[in-house]
Amino acid sequence: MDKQFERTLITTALPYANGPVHIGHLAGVYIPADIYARYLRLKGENVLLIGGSDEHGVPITLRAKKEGVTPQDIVDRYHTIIKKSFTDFGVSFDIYSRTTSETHRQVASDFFRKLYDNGEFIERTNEQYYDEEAKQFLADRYITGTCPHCGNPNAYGDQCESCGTSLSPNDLKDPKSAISGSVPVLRETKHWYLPLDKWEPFLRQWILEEHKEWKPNVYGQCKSWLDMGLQPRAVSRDLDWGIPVPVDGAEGKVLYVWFDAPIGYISNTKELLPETWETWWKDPSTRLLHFIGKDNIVFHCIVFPTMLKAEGTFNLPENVPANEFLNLEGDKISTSRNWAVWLHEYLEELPGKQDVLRYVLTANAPETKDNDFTWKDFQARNNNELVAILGNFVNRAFVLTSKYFDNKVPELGELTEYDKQTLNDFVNVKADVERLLDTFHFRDAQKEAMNLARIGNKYLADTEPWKLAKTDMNRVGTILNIALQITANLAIAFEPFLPFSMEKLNEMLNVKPLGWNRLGETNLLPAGHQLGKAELLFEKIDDAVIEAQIQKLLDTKKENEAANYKANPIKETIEYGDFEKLDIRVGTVIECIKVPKADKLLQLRIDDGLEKRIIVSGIAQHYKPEELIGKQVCFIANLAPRKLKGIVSEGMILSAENNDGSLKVIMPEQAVKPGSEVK
Ligand code: B3M
Ligand code: ZN
Repeated sequence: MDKQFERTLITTALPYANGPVHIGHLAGVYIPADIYARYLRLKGENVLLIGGSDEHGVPITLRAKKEGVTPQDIVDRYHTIIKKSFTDFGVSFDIYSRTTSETHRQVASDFFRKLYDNGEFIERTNEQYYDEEAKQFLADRYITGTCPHCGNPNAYGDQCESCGTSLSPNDLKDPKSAISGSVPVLRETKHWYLPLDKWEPFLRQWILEEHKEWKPNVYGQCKSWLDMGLQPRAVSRDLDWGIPVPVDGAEGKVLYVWFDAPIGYISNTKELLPETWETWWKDPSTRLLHFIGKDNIVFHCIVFPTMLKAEGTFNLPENVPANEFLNLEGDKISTSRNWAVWLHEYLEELPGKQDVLRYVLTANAPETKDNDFTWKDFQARNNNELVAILGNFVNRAFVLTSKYFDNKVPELGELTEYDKQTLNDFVNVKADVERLLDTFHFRDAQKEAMNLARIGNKYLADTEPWKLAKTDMNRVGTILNIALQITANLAIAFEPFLPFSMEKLNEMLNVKPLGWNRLGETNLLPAGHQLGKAELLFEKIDDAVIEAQIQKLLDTKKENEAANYKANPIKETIEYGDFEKLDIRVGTVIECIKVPKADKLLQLRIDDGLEKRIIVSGIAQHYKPEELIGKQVCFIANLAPRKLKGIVSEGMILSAENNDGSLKVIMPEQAVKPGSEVK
């Protein structure tokens, strides 16, 4: 941590080019990375901000098939939209390229080849499903069939969504190809695997011992992966879209998208700096940082570092400040359900309000836990903070200076105790904001910057210069001089957060950007300095604008609910006698643990009034074990026992599935005796 670095290379997750980007992307990755890059640049440090589109992978090929176009058409379309959104929101990339570039193909191919030549891969041949009609091997997700555990006829090759069991395609009964609908056949195929298990001791030492300073959410996820034990991972796929595996006899095989995508960070640096890119990746005085969302942690903390380590000449990341997720109005953001605020639509509907969104997303950033974006909060933060605090203060300083001093910075006269105290207060802001930014606490850093405007507002409200204008112009001059110095400080402190507005403020102040190092100085503007024309930095947002946005989401919700009923229509009518066969009871959860090596399963011990039975339930992604202990649940008591991951499950816990796919366990409204029947 104390190591001195000469330059910082910041990478941002490469979004898949199969859809536009939304507020979740911005809040989780691109705004924090941009704030950090701008901050370092303002300090005069050597920094690169690298981005690009991730243009390979199966979903892109399926989308292309569905639309009857080529994968290249799809990625061309979305790369353009995504790139424009980032520019529009001021994400200050030094380069935003793409993984279909020629440079990337070369770099990724060479990288694979070097590992291959060094014997870093293991080769394995196994049987995989092949669609003879579509003439291609099928990714797990694109095989459907009947779940061997619960009989659900629509289980996927990687998972049964009905009982939550993780599956492999060979487990499915009556498998079908999701691409052509035909019955796939098993065919032998060879793939290359990166033996992560071999690197486990190194990874444990490097992460768990040497990077205890990583954010708790990141460190914790790495620890649980390492504690579960790592397996070799296939780094090739049978697919016709991607970077060909550069080995003889590998026709029809491409690099796995998660193998080539992170190498995109390297290729894009090389594309930008063909001569000097290696300094940024290999010189130990370069600090490498990956900004990502929580779903990408394992790839950036375990898989990619292993690739870099195995290659042998690259730096490893110093830190991976991953964020959690941003929800929208209480629901998970979802592309397929259109539950999102899309950046390109936002700008059409709220033109010129980039900084407002940047501000709100930082104020609400999911830094340590999932957070919620609501339009009401958006409006409140705009009206009560940006307009009422920051905008109002700046506006008053300008209006008064124009009125009494012909728009020139007045002389500073004698200082009162209160003046001195105010100056003192804002001098400390620099150290506070820096400490927070240096440790990736962006929301608190922005709050600290806003405190500077609060100090200014309070100062004007307390000194009331407009009342002194008739009697003591010297005093008014002193007060406005101080107010303008605070304003100039705000222009520095907010630059990383609100770049558009601060550019405007610099014009109003008639200064070039002052540079971070001058933050905290009390005479940034000399007396007599001519100010520019004053404008409003922010405007109130009316209820009607917010209501229109909320209505738009309500409409989406309605459409989704209708679609949900279409997809899951009410089942055929049954007789009362059939219902009576089900024995549903209430039980109390006495113990609850995660089932090892199954991300979706919890093992519960239930007091059912008679004995203590074990039930395995596919709710591990929705509940932590400790959240259920002591709670009462409803379960089917007379279901024939079934084995899940080797554990005999005696019954099934009832939960409701929300339309975002989240599960809520059904619980009695008040406690009842264990074993009570549900009728
Ligand atoms: N495209 C997944 C995602 O967009 C993936 C990230 C790649 S980063 C190298 O979440
Ligand atoms: Zn199942």
